[in-house]
Amino acid sequence: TADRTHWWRDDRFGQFIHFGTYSQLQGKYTRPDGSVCQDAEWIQRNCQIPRAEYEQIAAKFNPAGFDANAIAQSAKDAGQKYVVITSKHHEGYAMWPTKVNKFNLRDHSAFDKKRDILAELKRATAARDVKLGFYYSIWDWHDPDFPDPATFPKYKERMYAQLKELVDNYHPAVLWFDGEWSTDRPNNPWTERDGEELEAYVRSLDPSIVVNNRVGKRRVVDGDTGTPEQEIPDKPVDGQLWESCMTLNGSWGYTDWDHNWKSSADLTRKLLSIAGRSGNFLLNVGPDRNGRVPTESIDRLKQMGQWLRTNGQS
Ligand code: JFZ
Repeated sequence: TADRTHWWRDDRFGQFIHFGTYSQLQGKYTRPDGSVCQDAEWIQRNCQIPRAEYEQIAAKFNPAGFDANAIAQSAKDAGQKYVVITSKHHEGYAMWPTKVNKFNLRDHSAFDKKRDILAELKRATAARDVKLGFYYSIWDWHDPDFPDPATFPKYKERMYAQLKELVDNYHPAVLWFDGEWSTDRPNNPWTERDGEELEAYVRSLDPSIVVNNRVGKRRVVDGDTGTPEQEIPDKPVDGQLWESCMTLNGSWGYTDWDHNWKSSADLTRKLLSIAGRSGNFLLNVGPDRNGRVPTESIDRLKQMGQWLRTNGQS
């Protein structure tokens, strides 16, 4: 662990990015009866959007304004040393041209077929000496083999194949798992054993990848790093490195109604308090349907970077 997490322990501050088909809805789903349902990256589930309709929404997704250089530069300017982007959230939509299925940004979108935003982000971050990692949801709402115990092993094979694509094609520094806590079945399909196997699999692909504890059951032996969410532990955590993830407002995915922005002073205090407890801070932005990061987010990241530079921390 020591070698693998050396950079991570030094770097302290990263940028989280939630981006997917849900971004296309920008937080609002209008039901057939005209009523409006609001949510962010959980909109498909929480607003009960039928699968076929969600697929139609995905087919229109065209984030032509996604600007990897601008994102990587915003991380650099903020003093963030790594970026973790959702490669696949619970909705099951892959943000890279996976060969495992067609539900992805190349084969199921209105986006330029020549573009690959993960490859663009890899280049843009590497050019600025910023590391790139991927969020990957174990829970998959789109793959019909996930919720069925009889077919779950087939789902796992596809998940393993996707992870191999991600590692071979983009060499991520971090794999940030989530959704091991699926509530799709009364008996959560994800077992301790599944977690141990998956972690060993990732190690076999590339032993240098930093893995979070949601790979398994969040025991201190699962992965390299703990994941308190939207909170700062009140005392230093023993036993496992940890990283608090938080949003700049109240949502992970983009919405056009959440204006509950945290102030840059508050965010900077959070960063210092986390660093003072030897934790990392993974601070989230949600690009809109066009792929643009809201100016409110950019401004706050800039102000944090200014504070860090003025005070000699970066
Ligand atoms: C998960 C996702 O469901 C969510 O959409 C987002 O990606 C976030 C970073 O992770 O949400 C969670 C996961 C764990 C807890 C709460 C929300 N938890 O442990 O309280």
